[in-house]
Amino acid sequence: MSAERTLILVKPDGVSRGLVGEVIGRLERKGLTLVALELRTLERSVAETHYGEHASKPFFGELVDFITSGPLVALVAEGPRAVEASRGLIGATDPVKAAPGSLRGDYALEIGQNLVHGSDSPESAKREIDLFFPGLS
Ligand code: DAT
Ligand code: MG
Repeated sequence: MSAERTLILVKPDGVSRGLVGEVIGRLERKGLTLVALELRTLERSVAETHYGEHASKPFFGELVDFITSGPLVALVAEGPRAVEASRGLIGATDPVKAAPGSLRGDYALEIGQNLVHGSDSPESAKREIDLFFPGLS
């Protein structure tokens, strides 16, 4: 089995609501392994780089405001098809449409505060891991 790595963020809403353990527990129970973990509050420049693909979207300012609004937990998880596996655990971007049983489906209601980020492809994972944990991708 070849291992793949992905970047997961428990966003500020997840930290303030006390859901860090729930998110990490689900990743671990799925069989993914934690290889890095950090509580940090993002600089705007880091947030703008992380979400750079959305820079032209109308919600970009709110997105950066939210993701920098308080501490988040950044982690790297590893395992076979870690990107796809963790996107499945996280659920659809809109929490109202996210399947019950997924993290967003179970714990979120608003698209702007949807609890968790997970890289959407191995290429995104490399870029995002290099931003948060240089040398670990
Ligand atoms: P995902 O986080 O599922 O990868 P995305 O990359 O399309 O989704 O968007 C990044 C984040 O931006 C998303 O988690 C929440 C926010 N967002 C996306 N679409 C939005 C919208 N229509 N209104 C407000 N925020 C939005
Ligand atoms: Mg995305």
